Amino acid sequence: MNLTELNKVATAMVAPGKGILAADESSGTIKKRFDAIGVESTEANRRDYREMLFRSKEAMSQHISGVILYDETIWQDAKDGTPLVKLIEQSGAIPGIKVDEGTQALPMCPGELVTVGLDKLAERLKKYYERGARFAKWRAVIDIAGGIPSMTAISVNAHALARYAALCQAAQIVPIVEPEVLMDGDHDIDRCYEVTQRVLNKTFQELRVQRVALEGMVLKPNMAISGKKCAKQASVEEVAEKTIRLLRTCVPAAVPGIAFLSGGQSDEEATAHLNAMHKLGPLPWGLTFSYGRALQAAPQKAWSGKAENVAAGQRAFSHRARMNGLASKGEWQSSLEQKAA
Ligand code: 5MM
Repeated sequence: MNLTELNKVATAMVAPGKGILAADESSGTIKKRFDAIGVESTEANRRDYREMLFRSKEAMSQHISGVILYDETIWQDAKDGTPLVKLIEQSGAIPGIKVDEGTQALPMCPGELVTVGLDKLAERLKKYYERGARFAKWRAVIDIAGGIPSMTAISVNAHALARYAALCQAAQIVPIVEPEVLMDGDHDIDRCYEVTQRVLNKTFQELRVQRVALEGMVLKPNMAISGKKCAKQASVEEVAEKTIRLLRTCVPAAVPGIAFLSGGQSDEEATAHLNAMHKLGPLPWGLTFSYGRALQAAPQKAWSGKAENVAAGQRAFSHRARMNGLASKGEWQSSLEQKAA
């Protein structure tokens, strides 16, 4: 393992002004997204949609540091025969790959999940590296509800994240470690804070036990935020203040960067939260976005599966990428959204 090289890639992934596009929706998830815009989820439509994103020159060259791909996409070619991975590389962004194989019910723990995909992972990583992937992603899912999460679910998921991360580094691939505490429930921000703290502490304990080099990884956490169904929604300032306090407590300064998931926040909320966090600096790590929905909802709607809407889809994507790029430097203002509208 060449740690200097891993650190270089991890640092580039969280460069100020840039962040990561999470375009790694598995077949079931992209079908849901396409259903919402009335587009059939065929292989050609998935290719056309992602090709539209990766050919968005302004977004890709100025605001996107890396793209997380799904297995199907990493092997796909654009309409003119250029591998989609090459389009990403040509734009100056780094290709990455989701390597977990989804979740399964965790035995003896009703309502809880464990992420799977460790079998044969070493062999798969080798092939992904040859295809151009320089980072990978594995997402663990922790739900908050009555009596959960259990320490069992937190432990097994942290263990799997660390096993994955060590295998990635041995294959010269930077692991994005994503322990997601869902914001689906009616819990308040303090309950989210407390659960996320337990999850992050356990995750870093496992990373250390399994000898993962913190300098060669990126953390992808949720923010400390109120559950979607909570009657009392925390303000932007409270989310920013509690998230930074939480991360300062749990994430060692050796980690080059933190890139948030959006988790179901609206586009503008996700941008405003990241921006507000940068007002609380200086911070010991790079801090940026790795959004899926909060970057793609607008371009999906603008595109709606029609070739004549490609330019509109690219404009919508470039706008969100630019807003989040500014937020990653604390330079975003809500008036910039109104101007664009
Ligand atoms: C893009 O969605 C990713 C893939 O999810 P599935 O495996 O369920 O299809 C997801 O892991 C995503 O990378 C992160 O959750 C961040 O996305 P959001 O939409 O929360 O920003």
